[in-house]
Amino acid sequence: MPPIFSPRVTPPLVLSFAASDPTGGAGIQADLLTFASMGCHPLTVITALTVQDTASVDSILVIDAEWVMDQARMLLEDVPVAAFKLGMLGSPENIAVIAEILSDYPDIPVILDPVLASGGGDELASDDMIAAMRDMLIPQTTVLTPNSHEARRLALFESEEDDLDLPACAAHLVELGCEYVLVTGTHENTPRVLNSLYDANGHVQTDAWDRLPGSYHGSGCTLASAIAATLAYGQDVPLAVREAQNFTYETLKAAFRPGMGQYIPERFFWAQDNQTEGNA
Ligand code: PXL
Repeated sequence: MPPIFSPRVTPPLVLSFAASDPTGGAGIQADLLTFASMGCHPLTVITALTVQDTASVDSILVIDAEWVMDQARMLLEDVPVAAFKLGMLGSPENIAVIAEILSDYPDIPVILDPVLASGGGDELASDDMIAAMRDMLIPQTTVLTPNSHEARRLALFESEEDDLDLPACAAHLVELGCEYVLVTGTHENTPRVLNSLYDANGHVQTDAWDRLPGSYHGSGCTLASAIAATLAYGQDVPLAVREAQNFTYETLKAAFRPGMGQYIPERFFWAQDNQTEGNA
């Protein structure tokens, strides 16, 4: 009997460690949609469940670190992963087991979105988690993607200084051991949004984007996942970062508002009839 479906080439597999957002705007759902829209197959390790709507986060159930480890180990024994993407991780214990797993795969790129707060402003990471990220994850990271608030908080954590400019914060984060830092500038008071990439030699590139009027739920998750997907296809980091910003900008232009809170990025903007209109 011939097979009903012809065998297909396996797309790049991208593994996301992240938390569930029932709105589908942020979290693991954002990652899944982004990977799929960019031609990658999503693999997922759930680190926490959240109760939330498009306006705010109500509660968080952290998944036990042993379960996080088992989800990842069983999967990684079976399938080859082209990139790791890390979002909201839930606890310092989860960070420790994820760091241990990553250390067994030193050649696979790691994109770390250091989720410290939700788009609506709810805290999503404790000081213990910030310390654990700095100590255990940043040294294994290929591209760290903080927004400007997160860049300052991560760089100035337990430091005597309280006022470094963003290039100095980025330099400090690179000193902690990541290869590249992409600091996003949505929260800065500039006419256009300036996203700047840094490495050990300093500034690499800045991309400028028109400010869009909406407030978005999951834009950071989309950007970090798009970088992971582009790296999974073998692109080098500066080009991957630029292409991922392009993709994210299109998702924001086509964003929709399903409830009473923030807009949700449309990761399948290219499949929409009204894709040029946008409704943000
Ligand atoms: O946007 C950051 C983020 C990541 N992961 C989860 C979230 C949020 C923001 O709300 O809920 C699960």
